[in-house]
Amino acid sequence: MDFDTITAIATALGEASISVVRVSGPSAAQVCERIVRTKSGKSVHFEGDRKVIYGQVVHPASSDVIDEGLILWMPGPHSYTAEDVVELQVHGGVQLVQNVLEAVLAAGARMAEPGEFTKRAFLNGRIDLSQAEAVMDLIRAKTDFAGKVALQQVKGRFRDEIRAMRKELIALQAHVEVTIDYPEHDVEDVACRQVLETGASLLQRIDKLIASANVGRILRDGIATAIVGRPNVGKSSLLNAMLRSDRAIVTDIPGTTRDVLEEYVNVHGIPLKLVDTAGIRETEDIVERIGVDKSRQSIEDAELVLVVLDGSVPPTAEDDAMIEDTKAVRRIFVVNKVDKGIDPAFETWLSNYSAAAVVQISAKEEMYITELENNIARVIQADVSIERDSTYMTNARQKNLLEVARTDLINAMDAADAGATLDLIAVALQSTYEELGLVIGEETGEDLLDEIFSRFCLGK
Ligand SMILES: Nc1nc2c(ncn2[C@@H]2O[C@H](COP(=O)(O)OP(=O)(O)OP(=O)(O)O)[C@@H](O)[C@H]2O)c(=O)[nH]1
Ligand SMILES: [Mg+2]
Repeated sequence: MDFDTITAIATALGEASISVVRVSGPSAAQVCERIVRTKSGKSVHFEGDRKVIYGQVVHPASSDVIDEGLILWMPGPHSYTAEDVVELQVHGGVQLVQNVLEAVLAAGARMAEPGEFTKRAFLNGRIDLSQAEAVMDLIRAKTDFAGKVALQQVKGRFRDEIRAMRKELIALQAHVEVTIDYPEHDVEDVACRQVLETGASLLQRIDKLIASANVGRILRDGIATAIVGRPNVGKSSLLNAMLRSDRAIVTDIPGTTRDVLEEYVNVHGIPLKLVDTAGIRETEDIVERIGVDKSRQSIEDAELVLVVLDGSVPPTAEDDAMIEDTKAVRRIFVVNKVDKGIDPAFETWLSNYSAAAVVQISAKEEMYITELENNIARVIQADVSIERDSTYMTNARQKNLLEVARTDLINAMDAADAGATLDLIAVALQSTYEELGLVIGEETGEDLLDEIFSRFCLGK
């Protein structure tokens, strides 16, 4: 395929010791020869095997030295994109790396679209579509485990399973097609039985992959966990204790938190999206009231609610309201401020209500946070019965395609069961085969590709 030469900053923008500007395409060498010099200012030729040069980056028009650093030459096909690639590892200043990028553009490269490097790797046949998407999930992975799952996909586990299923489908279809050409009754029966038998086993495998999609989603997006309670019970203190950092403002003034604050924590390898909210109470303050509305909304959106209660004082009417507001959702009662002792009236009151777990902690002293995490893990374990070795689908597009494939397969089996014509069965099998191909990008139209790759970040 014919491509132009593209470039982008491949690292995150910000102060760092190095930043990488990536250049890929057939004229990567010529482009970079215009802007790279040796340390002593001599010109450089990018040819032959991979190499690393310590040199200068200059502007192609003015020849002004912009920076110096390591320049990596990686000729295709042994590079990320399978094309000729030059990576300029320069100092990490925000302006500096922009200047380097501008020099590369001035030397003749085009600014890459988001995900275009990975798209090329795909179009050049180095990785399949599920691997390409997994690269994106890897970039976004929020915990080690989620990262590992994405990495497995990069390595092609998911693709291997789909390919194996497609192979069986092709064999099955061939069997059916052959029978169409030699139509004898008993042979037709055998073919139909085969469709039912192989179909049933394939259906199971597809179902397993579909079921994994929910786990995949959790690994990618985290379990939405709302921290709610009346003002001043220690919600923000709990967020900070779980994050092990002073993320949220904590004061002894009720109504401190007004906006919704989201942060990710890793609980036993499962990402939680913790949402700290405004304390729920009746208030005249307009800003606080908006916060309270958002707080109520977050209860509705949550998959798990941590109801924070101040156990050191008798309960208030606002606590009663909290208990009522959360009774329909999965909740854990977090009894805070145990460092001050538990109030007997509070204890009696709480015993009237039920939750998935009740944990006593001190957010301020960071006591029993591990116990709370253990309980959270236990409560959500059911959602993510994680088999550490299975194949996970982390992607809604793949899930939808698998569902279509599933329907087609069931159509083929129903047709076989009802003794329909073999042509009808063959068509349904063919659709199943094609849908599965779409999952890993083996029969994918250009539009869909653009759509998928445009969701990548720049420089990948
Ligand atoms: N003794 C004690 N004090 C705590 C504990 N947790 C929080 N506090 C104190 O309670 C006060 C309120 O804490 P916050 O974390 O701001 O409470 P909040 O629920 O976020 O309050 P709003 O944002 O106003 O709704 C602060 O003075 C905290 O230091 C605890 O475990 N023990
Ligand atoms: Mg707060």
